[in-house]
Amino acid sequence: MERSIFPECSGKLIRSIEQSEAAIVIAHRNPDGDALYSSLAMARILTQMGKSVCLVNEGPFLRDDIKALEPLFSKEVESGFIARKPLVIVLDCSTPDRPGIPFEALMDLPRVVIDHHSSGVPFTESGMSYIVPASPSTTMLVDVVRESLGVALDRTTADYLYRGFVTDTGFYHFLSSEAAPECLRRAAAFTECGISPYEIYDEMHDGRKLSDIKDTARIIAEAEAVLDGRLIIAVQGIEMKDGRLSDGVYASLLETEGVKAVILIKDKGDAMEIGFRSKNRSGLDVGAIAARLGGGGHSKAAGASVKDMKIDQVKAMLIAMMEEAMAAE
Ligand SMILES: [Mn+2]
Repeated sequence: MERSIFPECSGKLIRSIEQSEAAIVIAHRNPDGDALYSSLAMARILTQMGKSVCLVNEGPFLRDDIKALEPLFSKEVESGFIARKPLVIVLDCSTPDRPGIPFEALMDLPRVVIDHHSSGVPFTESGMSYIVPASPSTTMLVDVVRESLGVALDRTTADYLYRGFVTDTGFYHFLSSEAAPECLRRAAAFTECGISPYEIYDEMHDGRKLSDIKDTARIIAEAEAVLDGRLIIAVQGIEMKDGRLSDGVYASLLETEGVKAVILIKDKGDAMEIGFRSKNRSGLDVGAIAARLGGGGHSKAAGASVKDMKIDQVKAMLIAMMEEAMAAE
């Protein structure tokens, strides 16, 4: 058989899910589509297996494409549910701080970690994680786990799994040649359940506010090219709310001639959030750069957050780090 990008899940992980009577499903705070849709898909699979499920996410549900999902998630787990000694399934998180405050009450429970980030630290016992950095989304890993559990794919699960996949691949844009054949075969199975890629694209992109689109344009208009145009730095001011502005900023600026990476700094008042994107051909691993700042992510898309620094200091630090990384490339 051809080698798969998806290794087999450990029998221990599968048995721990099969033997659990109740489960808590949690993904990272400040969630994106992959975090929430992998949670929803996992919860549905567990419910189909007859388990009680508590679906948790700290939020905030800021982005336009996920706002409507907020009522489906609890902000914390009731002590009565914790008393049932549920299995905790942590999705799309590379470090134990990513799930945020609700996770702190769950640290004594057994847990399974399913994730696709390239940097991180193991935070469960051996055999209880399924971590595949080659996977373009966590939902693809949930699909593998579903198969191992022998649960049939239905239209709703397929819809969730597809949405996480297209969120993290930018509708196939970031899909590597290595991952494409298997993932597109899985995506084909999702469409065979009756989902419509065209409708899902429109649903996930329509309905933006004109003011947000204008804010995106302002961020782009004020972006600066440095390091001979190889790096572009953009700033989202504190007055702009986060209505999925960053996708448009990255998409436009990464098309600039000669650019290797784009950094978007979001001024959050008490902290500066830094987003990194690099061109596929650049060879730059921005996940490693973000990890040096205490953040993480993937080689082409990553994020970090810094405190007690002014915007000009953050810019100077990032330019120095990127210059070093580009020299080593
Ligand atoms: Mn993800």
